[in-house]
Amino acid sequence: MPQEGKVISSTGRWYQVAINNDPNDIVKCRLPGRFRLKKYDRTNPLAVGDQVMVEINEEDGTGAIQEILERRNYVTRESTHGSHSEQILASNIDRGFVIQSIRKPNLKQGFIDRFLITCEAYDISPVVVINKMDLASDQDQQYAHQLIQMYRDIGYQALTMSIYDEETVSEITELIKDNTSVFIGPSGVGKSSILNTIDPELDLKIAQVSDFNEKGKHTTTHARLHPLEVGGYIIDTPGIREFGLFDIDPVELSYYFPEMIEPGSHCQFNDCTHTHEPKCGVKEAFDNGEIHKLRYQSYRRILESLQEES
Ligand SMILES: Nc1nc2c(ncn2[C@@H]2O[C@H](COP(=O)(O)OP(=O)(O)OP(=O)(O)O)[C@@H](O)[C@H]2O)c(=O)[nH]1
Ligand SMILES: [Mg+2]
Ligand SMILES: [Zn+2]
Repeated sequence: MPQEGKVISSTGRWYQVAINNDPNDIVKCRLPGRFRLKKYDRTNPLAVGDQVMVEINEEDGTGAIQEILERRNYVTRESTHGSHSEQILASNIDRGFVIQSIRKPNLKQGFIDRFLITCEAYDISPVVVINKMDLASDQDQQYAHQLIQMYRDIGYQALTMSIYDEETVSEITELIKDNTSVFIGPSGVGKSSILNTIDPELDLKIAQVSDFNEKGKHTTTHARLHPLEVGGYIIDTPGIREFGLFDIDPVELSYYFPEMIEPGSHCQFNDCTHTHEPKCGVKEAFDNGEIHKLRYQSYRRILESLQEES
């Protein structure tokens, strides 16, 4: 009889599946060729985090995947507007951590805002993390705290941290516990290092300080789901340059900015993009200081990139 399980890793032709989501009961599984047919529409038909039905072969203890259960949500690797080759990083996620570092590499607010849009659309609870605060100058400190306050004011969880600061490490540990979480961010920001600090048993490969450069070096090469000592699962992913957005109609972009929804209901035009139109509720709220300048600027940049693509 087929049993339900969760895909832990997907390197090469074999998939590790945790039967009944039990990390101590891992079965090595094959994915039959029919799942690679066109109708599945994706580069990788099976993603880390997927729930599957598995038929176990009693003779050699391996399994064959019979069915992929519907994904509750997922995050993809790159902007792939109009293409069907998007690569899924992880699926069935409760909580998404977007990790940035204040320095080495420098923080990119646009990355955070793009990630938050996906979380809004897919019902993932996001956490904004700014790491490597031990490297921050006074000016960096100010900038980081301004951003954290801005995200908190909107209603998001947000925190600054350093792997060398125990107090901030326990803050993030509390948020990871008992959920299925994913760490997303550019290469070199410290995703694997944070996880090793939370749970040294993981022993994830991290970049050596000496070979670290501004671009990072893609130390983690495959997404993988790790069971945690403290309970729950965490998916460490390889660094990505930019966070991909699914097909969003530019006039609907502001629905994914929670602080723009109410003001947007006062715009004169239904299809207001909140840029040049008269009697715009969003611009009014912005002028009154109710919408943060950095978020509005980010909205404009993302809007432009969507308009260019369409
Ligand atoms: N100063 C400082 N360095 C850190 C901190 N966290 C991580 N690092 C360093 O940052 C470098 C990159 O860390 P990784 O954990 O490999 O980064 P990653 O995000 O997993 O990178 P990819 O796997 O390539 O995506 C390593 O040299 C770490 O020692 C921190 O809080 N402060
Ligand atoms: Mg890594
Ligand atoms: Zn408007």
